Amino acid sequence: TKKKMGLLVMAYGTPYKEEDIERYYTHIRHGRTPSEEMLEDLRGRYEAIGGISPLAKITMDQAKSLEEHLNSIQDEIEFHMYLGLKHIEPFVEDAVEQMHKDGIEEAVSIVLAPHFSTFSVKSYNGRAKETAEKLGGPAITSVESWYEEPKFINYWVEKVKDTFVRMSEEERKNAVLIVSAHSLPERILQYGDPYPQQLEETAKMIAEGADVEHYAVGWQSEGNTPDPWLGPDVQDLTRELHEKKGYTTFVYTPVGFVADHLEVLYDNDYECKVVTDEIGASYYRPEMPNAKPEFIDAMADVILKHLNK
Ligand code: FEC
Repeated sequence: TKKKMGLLVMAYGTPYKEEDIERYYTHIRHGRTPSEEMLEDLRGRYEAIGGISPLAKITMDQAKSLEEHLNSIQDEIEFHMYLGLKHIEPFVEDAVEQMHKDGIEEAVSIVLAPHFSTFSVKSYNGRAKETAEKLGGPAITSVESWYEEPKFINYWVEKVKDTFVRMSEEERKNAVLIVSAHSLPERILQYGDPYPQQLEETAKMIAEGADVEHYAVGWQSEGNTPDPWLGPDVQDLTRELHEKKGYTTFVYTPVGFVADHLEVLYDNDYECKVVTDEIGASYYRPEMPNAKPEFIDAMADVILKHLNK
């Protein structure tokens, strides 16, 4: 008989409807209510991408597809998927509680973000394990980062190659690849956080794999707080590379994310495009992984390798 195992898929979460924006933003700010001005600004950004984010549906598709795919490629373990979100229900804690109620004794967890940071992955896994400990189960083993998974790198290599093929000769000659992730407060560096190093490695593997000559690492979507954030910001980086190196084609791969959502549809497709338009450069942004089969297959490999299967 197959062994039964919980598959705890964790992700950021997004407002389901416009009325959710305020409580969602308050949760992101650790319970501090945002000012009316900050709230209006965020509402405006959601409006600009069509009212709300497509992220809720994409996250669910990714999680369900992962469960299905895992159950179809091996017959030792029967995976039961539970979705746990960071900033809106079903919260990470809700998912763990449900596993406990369902009698799940062992679970594997993965966060839908490839790089480890004390601010991101560590906090998701910490919340999951704390809840499990309080309840007395399940025992959870966690994937900490998975940016090195060859099938994941290959996803981006293929997308970047396709993008360069689509360019005119002139565009290709003056092109630069911008590889980015969500910025975090610079103070993560004091604790030796591996996040920036992991993004550097990801960029190098993609650029080498796709045979791209010029690439740069950048940060995006930094928060609205007084702390210094990791830089350079992708918008500033675009201007600087144009001025100093004369690039006129920019290819954005926000590899710290895995779905179409506000931080990509607005921060790249609108904000970076404002800059490329201003300097008269071409803008390219290869498709995000979403629930594409080759990406789901990469995630499944990550899980099975983690379990030594
Ligand atoms: O609804 C959507 O489509 C967008 C969802 C969304 C994703 C996402 C990913 C990450 N964040 C990370 C860190 C921070 C830190 C702050 C912060 C703030 C926001 C705000 C919104 C938001 N984040 Fe987010 N993030 C998404 C949405 N994020 C909305 C609040 C308004 C704003 O600042 O734009 C700053 C908190 C503070 O104010 O103190 C820090 C990280 C990721 C990628 C890893 C992951 O997915 O977990 C890191 C998706």
